Amino acid sequence: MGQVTFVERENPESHYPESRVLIIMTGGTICMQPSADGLVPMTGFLENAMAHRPSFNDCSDSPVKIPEVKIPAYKNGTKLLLDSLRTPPSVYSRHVRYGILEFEPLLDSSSISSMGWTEIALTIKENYKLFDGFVVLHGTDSLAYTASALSFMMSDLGKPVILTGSQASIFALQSDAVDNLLGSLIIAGTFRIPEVCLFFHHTLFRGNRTTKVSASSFEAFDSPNCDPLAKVTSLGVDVNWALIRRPTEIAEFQVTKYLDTAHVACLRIFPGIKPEMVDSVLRVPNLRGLILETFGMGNAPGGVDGSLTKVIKEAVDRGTIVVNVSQCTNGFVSPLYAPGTALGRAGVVFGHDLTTEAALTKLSYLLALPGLEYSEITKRMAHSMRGEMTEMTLPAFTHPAGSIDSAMARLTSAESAFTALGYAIRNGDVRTVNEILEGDEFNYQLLKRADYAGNTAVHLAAVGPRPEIMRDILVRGASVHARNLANNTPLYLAEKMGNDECVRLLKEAGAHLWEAESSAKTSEAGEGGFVEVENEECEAPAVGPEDTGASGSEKAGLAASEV
Ligand code: ASN
Repeated sequence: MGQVTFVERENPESHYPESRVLIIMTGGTICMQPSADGLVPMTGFLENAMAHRPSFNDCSDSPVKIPEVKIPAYKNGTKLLLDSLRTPPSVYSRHVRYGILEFEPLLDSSSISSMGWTEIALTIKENYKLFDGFVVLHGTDSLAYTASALSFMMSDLGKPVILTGSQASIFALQSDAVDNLLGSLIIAGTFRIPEVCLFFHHTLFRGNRTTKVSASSFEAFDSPNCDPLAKVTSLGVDVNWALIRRPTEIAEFQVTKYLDTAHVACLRIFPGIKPEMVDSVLRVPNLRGLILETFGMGNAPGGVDGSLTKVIKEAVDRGTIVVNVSQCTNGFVSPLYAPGTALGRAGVVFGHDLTTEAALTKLSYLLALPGLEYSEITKRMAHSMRGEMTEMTLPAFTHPAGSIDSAMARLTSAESAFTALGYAIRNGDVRTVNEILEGDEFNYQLLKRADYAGNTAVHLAAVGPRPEIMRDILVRGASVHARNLANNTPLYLAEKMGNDECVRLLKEAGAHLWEAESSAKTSEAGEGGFVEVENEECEAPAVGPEDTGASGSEKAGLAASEV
């Protein structure tokens, strides 16, 4: 964990301690000024943008705006003494003293590359013991990529690394720069949040969950699949400690210097994309990995025997790692629909709810690690390393009654519990499924719920790896008749997945195919995957279990909208 450094006070009137933060300025709009060629970054940020502002300099009203307080820092192995300033005391009764190291040259972030990421990471490494935290000033265009890359390059981080920038220059009359920078400095100097974070518009995000969502709004970033780590309010900073990652092993901070960005690519699927286009990308010489941005829950055109799937399978067979991420900002990919199943069968790795930024940088990181075999890379791609994807380990559920942890409080919401259930089913985690479903009426309600695609727990179990889970769910009263929004029953999905044991259990429990499913099945006889049934007239909504008088899994299904 980071240690707060107390230094001697220069201002005899101040009785507050100081923390020490290193600002690494890489460029971006925050330091830009107009030129004949458009906006360009300007050097001398400490002097030109911060020294005269009282919120950044508690000596701003003195004739010498930058007092002679130097702080040590390393640059490329050389020890320097940096000019420093400090903030007035914050609500946490602490000054933040800081100095700045500037990139040479400063960049528009659209030009950053893995060399820039290495430079930032190594600068943090060589200054790690001298500062309580680090603020990286960076353009917004590629900020989410840099935040993701740094999160993988730095392992066992114990101090905050906060990336920020702004949509308008700090020299503009109306700008978000001051708020973003001041918030970052105070958080980096006050809280021991051992993560690579992105701070923007009063909100602290986990860096590898972020994506730029607006080209012009001050609310430029979001992390759609992960709650913010902290929010700045009028009272101070409200940190969501339950979400903050904590060290799980005794290990020293380390930096991996290189990412293999030279041999990865990213391709966005679109309606009508030609297999030859995908093939030519996959045949770029020495390509080792491809991030495939697919539709919705991970679907690409072409169906089971489609030639698109074929070219992807050929690439996988040649040793290329293909990772499936969704074009949707929210939600996750899963081999639920036929096209997704086909990709799964072709050997595509499902990146759950990874952002493209995180997927690309994570794959580049793993490819650069010496001696990692293909299978190990694909395995690591599918699991969280730095909190970059949702993985429900759910410690709260292993102690259902006893925990007063605030994480538990959140997980008691039906929505979160259903998400947790879905993950456990998909991962074949029998024990967690049972723990979640154990007990009271609330947990039974989970079996009535469905995700945004209308899939109930039974649908998920039908395509999941463990038939025992299907049995457990059915004996707890789940309906075998629910249909998802594509009008598919669990039985249909189980048959198409070739989950024979689930098919048997479902049939035993009274499941049958929907009429449209039977005809779809007949027309695609011989194919290995399933198809979505679309544009079929829904039959009358089935009644809920309460109305049938039937018991257990024989109960009639719920209409998709109810579940
Ligand atoms: N083009 C700028 C950059 O990314 C955009 C910004 O910082 N707002 O460097």
